[in-house]
Amino acid sequence: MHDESSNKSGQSGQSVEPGNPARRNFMKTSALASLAGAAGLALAGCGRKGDQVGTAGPAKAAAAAGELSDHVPPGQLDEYYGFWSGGQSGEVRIVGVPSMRELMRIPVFNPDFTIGWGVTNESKRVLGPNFPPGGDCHHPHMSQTDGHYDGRYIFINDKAHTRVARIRCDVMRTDRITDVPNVQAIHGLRVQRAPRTGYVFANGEFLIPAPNDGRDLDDPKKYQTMFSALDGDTMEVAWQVLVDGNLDNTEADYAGKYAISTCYNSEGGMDLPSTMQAERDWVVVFDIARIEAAVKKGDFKTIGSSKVPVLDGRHGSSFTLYIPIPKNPHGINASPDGKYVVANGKLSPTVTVMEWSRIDDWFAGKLKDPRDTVVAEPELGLGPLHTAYDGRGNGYTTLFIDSQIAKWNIEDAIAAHGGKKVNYLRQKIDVAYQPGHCHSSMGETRDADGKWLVSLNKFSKDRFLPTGPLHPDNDQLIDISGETMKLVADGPVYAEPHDVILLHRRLLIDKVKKSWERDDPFFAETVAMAKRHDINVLADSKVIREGRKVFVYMTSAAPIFGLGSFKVKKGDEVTVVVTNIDAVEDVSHGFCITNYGINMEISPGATASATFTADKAGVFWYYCTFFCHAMHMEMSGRMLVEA
Ligand code: RUQ
Ligand code: CUA
Ligand code: CA
Repeated sequence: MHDESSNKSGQSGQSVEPGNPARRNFMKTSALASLAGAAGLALAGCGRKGDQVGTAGPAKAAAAAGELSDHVPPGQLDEYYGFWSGGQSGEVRIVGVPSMRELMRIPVFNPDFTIGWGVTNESKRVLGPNFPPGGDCHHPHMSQTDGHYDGRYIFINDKAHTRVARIRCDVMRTDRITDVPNVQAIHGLRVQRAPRTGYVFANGEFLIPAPNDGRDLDDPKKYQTMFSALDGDTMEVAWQVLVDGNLDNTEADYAGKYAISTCYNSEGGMDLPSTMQAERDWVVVFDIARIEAAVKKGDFKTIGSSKVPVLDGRHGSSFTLYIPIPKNPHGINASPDGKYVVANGKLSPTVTVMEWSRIDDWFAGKLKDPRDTVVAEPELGLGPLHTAYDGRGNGYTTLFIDSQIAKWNIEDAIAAHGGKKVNYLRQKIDVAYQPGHCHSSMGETRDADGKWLVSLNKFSKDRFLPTGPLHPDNDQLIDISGETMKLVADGPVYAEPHDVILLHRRLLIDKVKKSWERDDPFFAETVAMAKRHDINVLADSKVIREGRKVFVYMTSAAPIFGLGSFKVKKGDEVTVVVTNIDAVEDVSHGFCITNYGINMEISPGATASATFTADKAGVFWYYCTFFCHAMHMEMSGRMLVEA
């Protein structure tokens, strides 16, 4: 392992002041218009003439002693792994923090030719037979044990196709994707923290008829949605709970007893104005033990062809608690001390702080009014969306409309709620522009270390060289280690990350494999097929024909494939299986067949396969796509397809 780098000397410390105040006010107005205005109102006036970019220039200043720097010198390693949702790209990105260097991409819902995701048989087993062209992922979260990251899996939602995926952290590869039945658009996703993950909680955002088969189209009163719990080990949907209203973001407690979701559409509205009618919507709390007991008792129904137990958790149910809060709330975030959970008000300038022990009391019948679980409702600014924590009792809340992050103290907010004259607001920092999530290092675990905060800004405007009408998002790195927040770096990203997690490298650095184990389940089925053909994939390069099916086995060792050519007939179904027998770290090979739409990555120790129909006669060269050797260009061969 590399030494800890001394980061003190590096340059950093971008000015906190992002530019002239007139522009800031302008951004605020246009964002307000987009939030509160009619749905059709575009951010028309938002653009700025390109001749005024001077104010956005990074005013670099040397970091003072004791401040954190984003500078990671050549050869040094980042202290944190960041897992960035890839948004509409459907992928997850691994980013080093604080350098903000992108280290790797993990294709999840998106076909990716680089590694053959969506091309290889191994990836198609994960993606399913008729996999859609991509996904919209928002919320990556790592499995936990007793409130600590445990390095096993990262789970992520696909809002576009109502799915949940799991990524194995030992090889950084997606290994399971589950379609969630009976709901539409999985948005909020979070994991059970204790005793372990356990459940993966997933919100169905939109309201639909049940079953959604063409009935009740014009009867929105019958539309509904559900809260889903997947089993993180099997990736089966364990149970679903029917709720009133819709579901946006979700969160879990630190004791393993509850999950909790925000609802912005308690109105059951079918258009923008009707979802904004009520002064209060709510959060809904799910009592996991009571739900499990009801499932055991058979207290559920199933819908259509799905076998998933569906429980009725609407108002009046014994295992849900609806807590009214203002207005169209969005994010919900549990504090790492295990005591509180904070819902972010979006259309209200407030966040609502609820205490888990009071939620205990409510379920125990000791409290009558659900609002008695609320211990504070501090006013922070316009458009609060998400809150992160430093482990020192402070919350950091993104203010979308104000383009700011507010730092505030939880206990002081509770004291103020109780009538004491205290100022809970610690600082506001400008971010550029319109932040959605912010996330702190280790901040969603008991190990919150209060060093870094990343603000994921939806707009970058004039912060970067223009790239056409589509602008990148702007991820900003903020030092929260001291009393005051300090903006350290800007970084453009491709749309649209939504959310990240930041975990210390000690959790993964020794767990991540540098080559594949030969018995890895990811390609076990392919190796078993080879065995049935009496092939030892580590040694044999051979063509086997079974009627119109041809199996081509070959090894790859820099710089040659085990077969210099193979012959098939036009119309054959061809399966090529390549095994990388270079046991050398970082010597990955690729296998691409020219003009045949085939490419796959074969890293050290791996076996990869692809099946296709040889529908064009002729000579088609195959070649290695990863530069593996001085003679990499020569690492090729011919597929001969007889007419
Ligand atoms: S949630 S910011 Cu806030 Cu999916 Cu996107
Ligand atoms: Cu193998 Cu390039
Ligand atoms: Ca509402």
